[in-house]
Amino acid sequence: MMSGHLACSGCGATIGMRYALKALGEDTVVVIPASCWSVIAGVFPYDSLKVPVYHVAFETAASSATGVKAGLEMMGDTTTTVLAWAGDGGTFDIGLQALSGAAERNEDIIYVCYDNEAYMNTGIQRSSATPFLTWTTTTPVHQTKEEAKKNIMEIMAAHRIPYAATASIAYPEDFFNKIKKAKGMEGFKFIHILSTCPTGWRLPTQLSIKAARLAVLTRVFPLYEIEYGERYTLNLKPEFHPVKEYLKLQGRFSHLDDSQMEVIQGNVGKTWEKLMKKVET
Ligand SMILES: Cc1ncc(C[n+]2csc(CCOP(=O)(O)OP(=O)(O)O)c2C)c(N)n1
Ligand SMILES: [Mg+2]
Repeated sequence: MMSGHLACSGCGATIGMRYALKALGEDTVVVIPASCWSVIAGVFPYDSLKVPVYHVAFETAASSATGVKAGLEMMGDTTTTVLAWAGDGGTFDIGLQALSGAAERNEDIIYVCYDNEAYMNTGIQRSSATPFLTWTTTTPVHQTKEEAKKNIMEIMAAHRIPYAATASIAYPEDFFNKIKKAKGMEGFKFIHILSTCPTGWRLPTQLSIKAARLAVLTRVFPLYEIEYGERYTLNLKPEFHPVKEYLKLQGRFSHLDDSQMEVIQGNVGKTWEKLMKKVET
C-alpha cells in the first residue's frame, strides 16, 4: 500500500489494509465489494494499492474472489493469494450467503471482514454487526439498537473452515502473524478485524488505536483463533478492565447511562466466559 489513499484520518480499516498487504506481499489480488474501501484505494491509475484490485458488487466478495482464484488456477498460477476485503455490511448481512457458500466449498482464499460496526460509506446505518444500544443514523438516541451484535466467528466455526481468527490494528505483530499464517494454509481462511471508525463512532481521530486496544483489553473484542471449527486458541488474556473505559471514548455511546453500561458489562462477561470454556488450556 502506498500513500495517497482517500480514507478519513484515523481510519482503522486503512491501517488494517496496510498491515495485511505488508504480510501478503505483492503477489496478491484484492477483491473489494461496495464499501468505504471502494473509495479509499482511489481511482486507477492513481490508486494507492500496488496490487491488482477488483471492485465487485456488494454481495459478491466471496463468490468473486472464488472466481478470481479459479481463473488464476486455469492459467497455471497456483501461488497468487486472493484476498477478499469486505466490510461488516458486506459480510454479516448482504454477502453472508456467498460467504457461506465459499466457506462450505473450502475455497482457497483469504476473506477479511474489516468490521467498523455499521454501513459507514453510505452514512453510518446500523448493520447486524452494530453492538447493542449503539447510536447510528438509523438507530437514533431515542431508539438505539435493541439487538446484540451477530457472532460471525461462531458462524464461521460452524462451517469448520481450516482457519478463523480475530485481529486488531492495536496489536500489529499478532495481526501480521495471523495474515502470514492464513497465507501459508490451504482452504478457506477468515479474519475478523475490528476497524475503528472515527467518523462513525464519533471518536477523536488520534484515539483510533487506543479505542482498538481498549476493545481487546475490556474483552469486548478478544483476540483468538479457531482451527477446523473446534480448536480454539486465545492469543491474549487481558486483566479485567471495565468496559466503560472503551465506551466513554466514543460519542456513539455517549447517551448510555450507568445502568445500561452495567448491562453491556454483563453481556461482555457472559460472552467472554463462553469463549473461555472453548479455549484450549
Ligand atoms: C446491492 C447494493 N445495495 C446497496 C448499496 C449501497 N452501498 C454501498 S457501500 C454500502 C455500505 C457498506 O457497508 P459495509 O459493508 O459495512 O462497509 P463500510 O462502508 O462500512 O466500509 C452500501 C449500503 C450497493 N452498493 N449495492
Ligand atoms: Mg461497515
